[in-house]
Amino acid sequence: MNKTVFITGSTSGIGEACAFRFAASGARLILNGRDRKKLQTLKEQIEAKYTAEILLLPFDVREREAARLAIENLPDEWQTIDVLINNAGLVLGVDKEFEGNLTDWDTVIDTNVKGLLNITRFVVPRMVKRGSGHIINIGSIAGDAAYAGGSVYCATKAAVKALSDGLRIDLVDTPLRVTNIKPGLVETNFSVTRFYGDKARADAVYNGIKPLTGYDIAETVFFAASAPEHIQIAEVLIMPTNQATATIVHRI
Ligand code: NDP
Ligand code: 8X3
Repeated sequence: MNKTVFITGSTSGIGEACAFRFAASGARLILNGRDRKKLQTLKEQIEAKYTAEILLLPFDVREREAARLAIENLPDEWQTIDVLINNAGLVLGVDKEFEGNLTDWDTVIDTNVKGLLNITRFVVPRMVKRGSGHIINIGSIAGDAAYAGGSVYCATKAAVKALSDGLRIDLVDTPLRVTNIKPGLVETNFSVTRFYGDKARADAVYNGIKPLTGYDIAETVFFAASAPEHIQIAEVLIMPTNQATATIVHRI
């Protein structure tokens, strides 16, 4: 793929898998994350495997000014972003809505909603000006319906759906495309983060089921990004075979 792809939150899981998948296709990569060391290691790992041009763009997507400066000051040869993958996101805890930690909720809302909006706001105007580009948001099955212990996270992913739909409406008279990918259970660092580093508790989320991997999602993201220009894959709900909804899972 002869495109420049900007991935937020590329230092783990789905974002990292997308980086490898697009590198394998020959795409140029702008890799964002908030951990410079992890980003550098990722760059070296990709370069060991593929011939890929990679630019590292370390910043926290919640830091609006840092994001704006980094994107506005991209080197000339990196100014044209063809595909934006808004992937950075997280959940913290499984608290009830009337009991949860307000600071954690700020982190989740600021990252999943306002962070995604920051990047969209700074990247998309140049796409519109050029008349080409594709925005791929990583939403979630959690955005389709609330589940116990997930209301704030579910609300953020419902927001990702609304923001994806709204952007698609706002861009309907342009050649730009907007895709919302909604995964179910994907085994990444997601649950480790949710349970504040408790790996055993995180592992239990995937007990008795074959979960998706970051690579399964990356393949879907790549498929959407590779579709012919007249095809806009608006939304994809993708789950393990033994998952039916966010809460109905058959385990053996
Ligand atoms: P991971 O925890 O493995 O990866 C999340 C990535 O986002 C990490 O690289 C993390 O970096 C980065 N990140 C978090 N906060 C920020 C921030 N403020 N600025 C920049 N980067 C940040 O989880 P996943 O790969 O599973 O999650 C990726 C996306 O997929 C998220 O939006 C998540 O909601 C969504 N998703 C995940 C599902 C799953 O079951 N795993 C299912 C449905 C959707 P760091 O290492 O610094 O924290
Ligand atoms: C992650 C999927 O169901 O754990 O967005 O919330 S779920």
